[in-house]
Amino acid sequence: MSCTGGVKGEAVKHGLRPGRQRRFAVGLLVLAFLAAALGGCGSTATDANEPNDDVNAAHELAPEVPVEGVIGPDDSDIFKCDAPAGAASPSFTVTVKTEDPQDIELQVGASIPDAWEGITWPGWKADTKGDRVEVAGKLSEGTVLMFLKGTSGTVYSISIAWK
Ligand SMILES: [Ca+2]
Repeated sequence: MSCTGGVKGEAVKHGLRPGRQRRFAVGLLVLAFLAAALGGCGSTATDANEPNDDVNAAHELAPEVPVEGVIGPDDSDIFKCDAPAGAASPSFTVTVKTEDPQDIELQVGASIPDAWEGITWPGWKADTKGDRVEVAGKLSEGTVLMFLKGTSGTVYSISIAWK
């Protein structure tokens, strides 16, 4: 690296020895390890979407990009996706794939601007087909909220598609 000399020069000028930099790097590794350990609390397998137990911490889904997750003990996993702007009455389908759909419960609601309730439940029904649970609905404005609960250790993927 061409900048190495300059960096070393700076370190010497400020009285820092190279060993100090190494200790800093080790400290970062320890912090990363602690963060991973704390993030794993309350789940048997690693779920990169945690924490997502609260609507305010819902994991944002990009349309048609499946995200994998794991249900932990006493866990709920919440995902969200904004309705596309400008569409008159866009239809969406939320799909959860898992080995045994009996192990998972999917509820879909919405956060609608200017509605006095925090979450609106339009009565979108979950439909189980083979290895997947689907909920279809329409939302022209606001945010679709997806709530997953189920048997601890259940691995799933969730996606949303708009048309
Ligand atoms: Ca969760």
